[in-house]
This record gives sequence, C-alpha cells and structure tokens, in this order.
Amino acid sequence: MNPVKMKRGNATRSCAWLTLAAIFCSSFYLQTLSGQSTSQPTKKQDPPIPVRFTDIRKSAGITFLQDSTQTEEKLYLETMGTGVAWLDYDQDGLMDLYFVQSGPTELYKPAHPLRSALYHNNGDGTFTDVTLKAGVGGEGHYGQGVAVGDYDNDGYPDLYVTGYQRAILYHNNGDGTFTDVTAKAGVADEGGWSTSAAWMDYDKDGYLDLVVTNYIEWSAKNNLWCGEHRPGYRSYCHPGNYKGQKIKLYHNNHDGTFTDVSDSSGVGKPEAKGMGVVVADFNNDGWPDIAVANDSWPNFLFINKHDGTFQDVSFISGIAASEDGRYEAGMGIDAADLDGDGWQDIYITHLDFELNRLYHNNHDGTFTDATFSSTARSVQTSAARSLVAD
Ligand SMILES: [Ca+2]
Ligand SMILES: [Ca+2]
Ligand SMILES: [Ca+2]
Ligand SMILES: [Ca+2]
Repeated sequence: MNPVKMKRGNATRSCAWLTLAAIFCSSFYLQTLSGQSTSQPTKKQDPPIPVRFTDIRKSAGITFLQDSTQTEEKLYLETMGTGVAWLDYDQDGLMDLYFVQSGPTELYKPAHPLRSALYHNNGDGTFTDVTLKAGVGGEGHYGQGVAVGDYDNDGYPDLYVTGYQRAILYHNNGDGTFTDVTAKAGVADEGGWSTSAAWMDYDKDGYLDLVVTNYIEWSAKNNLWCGEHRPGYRSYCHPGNYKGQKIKLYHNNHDGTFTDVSDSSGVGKPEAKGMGVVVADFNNDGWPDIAVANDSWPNFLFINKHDGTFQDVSFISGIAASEDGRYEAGMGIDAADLDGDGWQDIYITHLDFELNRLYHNNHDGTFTDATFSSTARSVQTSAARSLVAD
C-alpha cells in the first residue's frame, strides 16, 4: 500500500493511512461511480449510495500509532506517512493487518522503539499484536509502504516493506513467523528511497516478480532550507529541489533470489519521483502492465511487450500530465474498470490544492482526463478533506 504524504509548506498533519482513512479519520460519504461513464452519456445516473464507517480501532485492540518523527529541521523524510496492508498471513481465512512504521532519524531518536506491527485477526472483532513472535517489527528501518505476495508459491503470503535507504523482504514461514531474506533475495534496493511496490508476474512464468517505486535523492545532510529564514517559518521542501530516483523491476529466479532487470526491461528510466504503483492489463492483451504516480514529475505507463521488456507510453497515453498539461503531485494510484466497458481506467490522487484525476481508458492506448466529466471529482473532494484533516 502506498505511503501517504502530508501537506507541504507547513506542519499540518495528514491522516497517515490512506487505506484506513475511513476508519481512522472522520466518517464521510462516498458517491457511487457506477453508471456515470463519459462514454455512456445517455445512461441515467444512479442515486448516491450513503456509506457510513465507524471507528472500531479501540474495540478491535489496535494500538499502533504511526510516528511522524517530526522535528523543527523539517527533514523531508518527515513528510511521509506509512502504509498498511490486509493479509491472511496464517491462512485461517481471516484477514490480518500489517502496519508499517517510520524509524529514528539523525535528529529524532525516541526512547521507545519504533516498530511496524502485525495484528492477528481473532475472528470476533478483535486483533492481537503478534509482531514480536512474527519477527516483522523492522526496528530501525524507516518504513514506507508494503506489498503482499507469495513469491515462492508455498501458499503463504510474504511481505515486502519499502523504506528509506533500504527495503525488507520477509518470507512467511507458515508457522506464524517470518524470516528477513532480503540479502539472499537481492531486493534490498540499498540507497533507494522506496515508497510503493507491487508484486506481478510480468513474464507469466508462474512466479511473482517485483516492481518498486523510488522517490528522490535526499539525505539529512542535503536537507535544504525552504520557506522564510526566520524562526517558525521554515517549511518542507518541494520535490523539485531534489533529483529523482529510478523505478526498479526485479525478476524472480524461482530459487528465492531475484535479478535486477530495471534497465534491460525498460522500466528503469533515469529519473522518477515515484509514490504509487499499480499493475493492470491496460491494453487487454493478457499481459500485466505498470502505471506509476510520480510526485511533480510525469506519471509513467509501461506496456508489457511479452518478451521481458516494456514500452514506455507515458506521454502518448495521456496519463503523464493533467488535462491542462501539469505534472501534478501524484501520491496514490489505482486501476479499475469504472464504467464497465471492459477496460481498466486509472485514478491518481494528488496533494492538496490539486484535483485527484480520473483517466478514462479509450481502448486505443490513450486515456482521457475525465475528472470533470465524471463524478470522481466529488470523491476527490471528500477524500482530500479526510486526508488533510487532523
Ligand atoms: Ca488470518
Ligand atoms: Ca510464500
Ligand atoms: Ca515471473
Ligand atoms: Ca497488457
């Protein structure tokens, strides 16, 4: 799941969990997207469906709190919230929860340990923290997002946790414990600031491969001063101040190891500012493709060419920029067939003061920015409110 970024320019905190925004933030209403296609303008619109969420965190026994690691030095790293995943790690038929935690920085060294958390679903509305037994706390790792996938086909879902300077691959041992197999697997992404990741079998050999989005070249040593040079007026910087990093693609060798095929596949463009990734078959040829939301940088769309390589159609597809040609602050990204025409559409969320965007699949390799012609804009408004609220 994608990490969620807080507002730039001041210290307003955002809700840290996009996926659980509905649970941890105030309740809000969603409008249905069905029946409101731009390609079917004559279809009668369905009435809004009221959906109400109740915060059950306390009664469920979930005590995890994401630590912002906030300091007056406005380290860029502090702008990132962390991700969360549902997974049935013990295969008992009940979905369990994994929360990714931040970590200590050069300036923020709390006395209490910062750990990610795995909660076992007890089946009665409550959860039990099993982090220490499972061995997935990742103490000392500044985590960001998490991707769940059974990379070794043993029937148990494994965890890939992205983060600052390195990522972690946890193999699920099937007995309630996990083993950190990052070094052997070769997917540490050392020096990278990995944000999101997705498991996908891009070559259809029956083994999940791994695509990882990396963000920017930042460290505490090159943390620039942005905002006014007076006390209380320093702000977090814009990603335009830093060079981007590369997207990574790792091929699964079927023996617990992976090969970095970023360059040979064409996915590893020289520079990205990746925040979110989604895998879907956008051209309906039966092969999974890759779309990446970049922060103030052109979004990417890579079409699978069936030979281990991808064609970069970012610009020709129309998803690189908004309809008015701006490279917006892409945060999260998802794909779904919103209008039931059998083709996957793309939705990208952005930072405050920008619209979230719905890109409608035109069936010919191009997308149309349908943000205004659909009701997605109203969803954006509600979701954005929930994300920037304290
Ligand atoms: Ca379970
Ligand atoms: Ca597995
Ligand atoms: Ca594969
Ligand atoms: Ca495809």
